Amino acid sequence: MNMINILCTKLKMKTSRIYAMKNREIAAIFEEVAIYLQMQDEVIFKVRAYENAALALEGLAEDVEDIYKRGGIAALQEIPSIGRALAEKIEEYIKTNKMEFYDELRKKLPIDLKGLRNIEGMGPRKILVLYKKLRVKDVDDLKKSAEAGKIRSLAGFGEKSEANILKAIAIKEKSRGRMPLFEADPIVAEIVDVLSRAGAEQITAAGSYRRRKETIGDIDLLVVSNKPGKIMDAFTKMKSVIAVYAKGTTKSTVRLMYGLDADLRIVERSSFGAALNYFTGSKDHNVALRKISIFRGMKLNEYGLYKGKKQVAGENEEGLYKALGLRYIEPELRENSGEIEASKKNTLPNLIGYSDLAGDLQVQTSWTDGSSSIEDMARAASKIGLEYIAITDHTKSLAMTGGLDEKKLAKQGEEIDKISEKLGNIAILKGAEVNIMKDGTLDIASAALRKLDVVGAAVHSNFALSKDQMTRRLIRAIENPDVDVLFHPTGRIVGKREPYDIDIEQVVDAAKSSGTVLEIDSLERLDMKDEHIRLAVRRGVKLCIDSDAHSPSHFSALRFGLAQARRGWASKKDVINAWPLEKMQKMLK
Ligand code: DGT
Ligand code: CA
Ligand code: CA
Ligand code: ZN
Repeated sequence: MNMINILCTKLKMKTSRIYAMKNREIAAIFEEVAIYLQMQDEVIFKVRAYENAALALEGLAEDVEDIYKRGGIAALQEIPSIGRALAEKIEEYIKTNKMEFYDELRKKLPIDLKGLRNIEGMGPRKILVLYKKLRVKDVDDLKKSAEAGKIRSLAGFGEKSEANILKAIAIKEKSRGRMPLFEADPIVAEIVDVLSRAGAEQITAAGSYRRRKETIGDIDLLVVSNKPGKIMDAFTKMKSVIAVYAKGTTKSTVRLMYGLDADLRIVERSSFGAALNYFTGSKDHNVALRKISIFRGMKLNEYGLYKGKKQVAGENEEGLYKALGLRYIEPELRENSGEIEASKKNTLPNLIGYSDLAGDLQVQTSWTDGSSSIEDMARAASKIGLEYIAITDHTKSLAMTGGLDEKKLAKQGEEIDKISEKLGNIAILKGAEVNIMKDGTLDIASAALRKLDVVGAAVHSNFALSKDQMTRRLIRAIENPDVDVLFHPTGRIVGKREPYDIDIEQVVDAAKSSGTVLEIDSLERLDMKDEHIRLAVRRGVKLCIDSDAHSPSHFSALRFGLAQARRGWASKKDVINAWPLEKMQKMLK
């Protein structure tokens, strides 16, 4: 079984369906429409309608085109969040590959919305001002204007925000050419599908993808097949290929329309383990293994482990590590950062498994900025095998999400009780994602928080504090007796936002001494990241791995949080939502 299948069947999750290209295209258009509407100061519920429709389409397991063919406009309207008007727009797009309404909006404001939105801090209002005053159409224009010092004098900006824009562009440029793992996942699934249809006997994605690194430079695939010609044809002729750099009988390289390359190698079955090991890397891990083989009088390469001319291992990885006198090392640990020594000494962690989560402690609903009801979220969680979730909508100072106040929290609690009773097969905990104010206090009264089962606290504003101020702010929240979990502790977003400037050691120590759990947020943030997780594990801090789901399909992101946890050497004993409900609840304050 290949890596993707292993990952996906374990938590009973499907990879998102890349085959449903139309779903993605239309979702992307709806997302942009929502932004255009915000720029026009359109009423919030209309903006939300498009946002929710985009979320719903992304999470759809069936192709909208198939749905339409099956039942026309009426069937489209059965999709959650899709009413008559939106169904008609979808129909128009399916029929004509265009959406007039969207094209009109684009004509009025011909800008690279997607590119600009990808720059941290660029909201609809700012993009609009920059276009009107400085004719900023894309990231290039933005950079030039900022460098020329033209932005600081605009209303709503300043020297600081001009500097922040340049910083955000620099982060983007640094990660250029690398793709977040969660984006690569469906692409790899698509390629694996093509190759298995072409008759490949064994397919595995290696490289940084298999090590589950948060971003990948390119995709490396290994295949065993006795029909190399057919495999290579299928590979180079995939719909998503825009250039073929090399095509041979054992190795081909292509450029994909998604902006990254894929390498395919066909190897002998007898060498599969050695090849897999070599092409999984990391390079530093490989170098260290080769040293060990030399020390033991053997030779290791991508074909096998040899004593003289005799292959002593290489058909599978397990045999290879064993022949080198090592315990098997999971791919996520292969960064030459102590895993080889730990393997020798038999002190490797017993990593948390991809099917080890029992619950999810951060879930948003349509009470704030999620797309779906409490009931729909609970059903979706139960479907992927979770036994409990906490509903953690935003709180009042996060006005743009419609954050809940004390009264609404209490009302939501009653609703949760009703739904819990109705469903019966999943425990629904009452929680909140309480906003941490600039000084580290919370925006909800303690009395209201004490009525909740799980209190998560998180920073959503005032990111640019000094290191000392930000560290004290977080520690104050961590030490608050009402706070159980610090959500997305460092504020980073993969490829978009660096962690806040904080003293991470102090934060981890405060979590340890106050018994506060630190979260690994699985959705696009992947916050904390691997090295911070490893620090927390080393200090004995408890963790939880949450989806931060805003729609039912987002639960599938948990596998990325799990991957990050594994890269941070975390075991089941470190992760409280890998535990049964009662045991987990004892860890909360
Ligand atoms: P990426 O693609 O930048 O995210 O990172 P990787 O690790 O996938 O690197 P890539 O695609 O260049 O190569 C795949 C694996 O092949 C790499 O992890 C280790 C192995 N490899 C590539 N070049 C060398 C090399 O020069 N020496 C050794 N020992 N291994 C190599
Ligand atoms: Ca690679
Ligand atoms: Ca490569
Ligand atoms: Zn939210």
